[in-house]
Amino acid sequence: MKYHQISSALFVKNRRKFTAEMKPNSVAVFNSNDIYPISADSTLPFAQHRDIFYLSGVDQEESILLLFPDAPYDNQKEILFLKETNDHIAVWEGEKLSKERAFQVSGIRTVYWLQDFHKILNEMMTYADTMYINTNEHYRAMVETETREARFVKWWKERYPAHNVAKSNPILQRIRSVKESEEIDLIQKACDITEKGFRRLLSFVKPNVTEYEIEAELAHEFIRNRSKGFAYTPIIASGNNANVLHYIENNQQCRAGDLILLDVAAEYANYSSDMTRTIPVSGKFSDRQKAVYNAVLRVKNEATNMLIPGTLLKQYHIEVGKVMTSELLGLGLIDKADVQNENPEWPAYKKYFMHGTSHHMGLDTHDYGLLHEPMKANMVFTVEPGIYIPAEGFGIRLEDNVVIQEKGDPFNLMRNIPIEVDEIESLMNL
Ligand SMILES: [Mn+2]
Repeated sequence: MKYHQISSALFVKNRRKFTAEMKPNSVAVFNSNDIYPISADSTLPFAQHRDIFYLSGVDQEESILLLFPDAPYDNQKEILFLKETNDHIAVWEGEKLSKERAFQVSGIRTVYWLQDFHKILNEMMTYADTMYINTNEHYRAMVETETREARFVKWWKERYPAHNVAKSNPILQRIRSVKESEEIDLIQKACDITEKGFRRLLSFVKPNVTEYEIEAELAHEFIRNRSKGFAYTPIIASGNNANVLHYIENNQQCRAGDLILLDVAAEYANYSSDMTRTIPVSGKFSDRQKAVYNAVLRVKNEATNMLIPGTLLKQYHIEVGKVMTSELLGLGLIDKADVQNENPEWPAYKKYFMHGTSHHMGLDTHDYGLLHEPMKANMVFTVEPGIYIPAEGFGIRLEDNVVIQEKGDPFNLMRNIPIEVDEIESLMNL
């Protein structure tokens, strides 16, 4: 792991929040992700399942966490199962968690090797009435492969058909959406690494630079600051590429006079950041580009102020739509008749701003959170309005990450990342 060790106190708190929501006499189990094969003996780099990480800090494959708060013996209330290691195995396979290291990371005292899992699970199941299975109910999830977690759930339900089944996911969606201060510090760290990458670019970008050279600069800066790299597939979109919302080819040359939309951010310790900036290839915005840019910036600032406890995401999006509508009228992109005749299901502003303004952010870039429940303090949201104008050859999006406060405006974790036109232009022309 490149990141500095996280205090186990965070994972102790997270487990306490989860077990407080469990029904009496129930067992919950969480699995690591698989290491995905490519072909022959090649694999993708390991990426931990965020739920077992959130509850234990264990960042290693073939790990299992079992929680049983009403277990008859204290040393059975929380148990980790890990891939066996010792000095000899370490020489061949690299360093893995020992039982002592696993305790330091997670705060869990009872640690077994994986080969004991079935025997111990079987004992727990004779005491328990209910099994908490961890299914993926994220609103954007589209999973084609069977995860290790899903494979386990299938086996577990079949092996113990007389037990009641309950869902872990709604509990996790609720508790993971409200961040502990340690988590906000980790997200801040990811944002700070993103800032370093972005500042590096401002002096690097010149006419004829390619999108992939920009990607390489960012990757270099992220990794040298203890990030694994990008928190999500980076979008580096010059000119009209910005109007393809999920453009990830990043293989074109940036032409003088064009804008580059950069939706690029670092991860740190499995926590995301999620930034978008739009900069001029030549270091100076045209008057038209600047007018649209400042309209997007005003929408972003007004939207940010609506992120307060009690706000409902659905209502928020309607209100942001009204602000965007007035900016598009000001820019002459839509007219009064367009607004009067608009379809309420697809308002006129959607022609130029067709995506949502905010999503939860945390261990996942599109993080957990129950979208029909009101916003609460210490939730982290993105704010990312955009205006996309294919007919004029550019698209602009600006995105920061903010923490909802008990009182007052949200706290901007990207407050130090340049966003005003003057600051961007002067940093690009040093
Ligand atoms: Mn985003």
